[in-house]
Amino acid sequence: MTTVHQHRVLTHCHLATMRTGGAAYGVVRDGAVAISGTQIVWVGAATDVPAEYRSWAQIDLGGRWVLPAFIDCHTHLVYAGHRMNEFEQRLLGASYADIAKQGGGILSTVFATRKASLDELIKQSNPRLTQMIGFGTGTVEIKSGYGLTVRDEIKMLTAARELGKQAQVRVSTSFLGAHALPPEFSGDADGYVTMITDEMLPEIAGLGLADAVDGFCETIGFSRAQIRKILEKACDLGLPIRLHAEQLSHLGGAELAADLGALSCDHLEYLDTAGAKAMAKAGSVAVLLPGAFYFLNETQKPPVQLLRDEGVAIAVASDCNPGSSPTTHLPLMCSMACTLFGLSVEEALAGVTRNAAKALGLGESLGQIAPGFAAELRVWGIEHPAQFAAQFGGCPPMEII
Ligand code: DI6
Ligand code: FE
Repeated sequence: MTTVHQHRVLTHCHLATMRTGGAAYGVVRDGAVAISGTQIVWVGAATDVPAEYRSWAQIDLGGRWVLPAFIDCHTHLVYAGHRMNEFEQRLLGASYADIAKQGGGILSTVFATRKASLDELIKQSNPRLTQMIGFGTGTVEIKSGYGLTVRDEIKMLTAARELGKQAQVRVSTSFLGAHALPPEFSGDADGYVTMITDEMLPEIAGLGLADAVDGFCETIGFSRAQIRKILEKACDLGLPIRLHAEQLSHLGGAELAADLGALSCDHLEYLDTAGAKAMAKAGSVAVLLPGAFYFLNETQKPPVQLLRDEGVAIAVASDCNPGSSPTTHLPLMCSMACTLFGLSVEEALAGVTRNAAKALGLGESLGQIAPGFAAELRVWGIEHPAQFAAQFGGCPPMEII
């Protein structure tokens, strides 16, 4: 980020503030934003800029639009290798679960990631982060989960932190030790879970490498009972939790995680009413991942109307990973969330700004253009905010300010 002036006012622009309670998208036409350092201090109509800000540097944006930088709140951006062969296998009829059961899937990325050095991992992951930034993303959640040993999980989380530093974007890390059963624990999932709770979690928490703890609650992942042990340990250690839940089957993981106060429950194609009610009660965000739904050619859609009816905040993320969603394109995910899941464009954009911030526990300071919020903004050459979802696959001209 290039900060030209400590105190500055963005003028001659339209704002999609993503605030609730006003116009769609929180739009302020012919608006202005006063920024002090890294914080927004004033937002309103250009004609109303208070006298105290008029002596600040005025930055004329030429009638373009300003939005909060997008937040990709669920990614597996750090990994080595690729799984293009699996895409071909699936086109010939193999399912994602079949491939996983045959030792491919997540485990094939585990082998490649274990082999890679920290530097190599950073080098392979960096182009993905660069692409994300080009699509307007300014905050990325990055999970571990392709190491599955203390050493390799630490390597992944270290790579995630280092990538954020190098690219000067905000990175939020999640420890996902319970992603797949590593081969050395074959037939002993409970033994692996014990290693996670007794060794991996305390060590990773002690190093401060995880901003949250995640798990894969699924028939091809970990059971509800196993996930409970991990999430409870995370809570004991004072770490926020989130969970991959109800993606391919209904195991009740969302209800479990929400009852434990999860920041988010993610995927949710098979979420039921009890799960949605528990999420509403806990304020857990529903993170929808249309890229995985699309790429795996799924048919069961997440219950969007149920989430709306229960008042659950909805976020949208890329799930960027080599097996089920090899994409870095958050605007395209907005498009898919609209066409495949039936979100409005405003819901989709809230899903990559305001609600994505909430999913990361940053809802009070990130993802909206409002006083007191982070001045992490992007300037877009668009005519209308719906363009992000309508012009799928492309990306309007963008500038980082
Ligand atoms: N759910 C997902 O969508 C990713 N992980 C998970 O638990 C897929 C990860 C992969 O296939 O590599
Ligand atoms: Fe995922």
